[in-house]
Amino acid sequence: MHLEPLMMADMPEDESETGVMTKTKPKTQRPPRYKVMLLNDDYTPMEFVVMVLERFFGMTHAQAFEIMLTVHKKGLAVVGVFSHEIAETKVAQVMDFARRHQHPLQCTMEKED
Ligand code: TYC
Repeated sequence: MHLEPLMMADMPEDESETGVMTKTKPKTQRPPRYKVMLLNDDYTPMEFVVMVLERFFGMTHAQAFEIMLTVHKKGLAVVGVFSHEIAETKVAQVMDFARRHQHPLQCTMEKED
């Protein structure tokens, strides 16, 4: 069986000059994700927060109660991670719902690391 010698011209362009392997791995780009967080306050009723988590974040009553208690005890909790557009919509829905019911509940978003 005949094998051709490996020529510099056969190398990928970025190592043809020096023969040093410098081939770069193309990084696959994933869209950034955003954490949506609920903040604690002294006035919003616990039942209202539970309702928000059920209504806008698709949680069961038990899940919602657990997350609400985490926010109450720790000051805040991530309640979901979404695309930028979905996260913005969730924040707007929660803030609007809280405002309409005259509760000071705060919901924010932050880019994931
Ligand atoms: N701390 C509130 C209370 O004692 C309950 C509460 C929980 C408020 C979570 C906001 O995001 C919140 N009534």
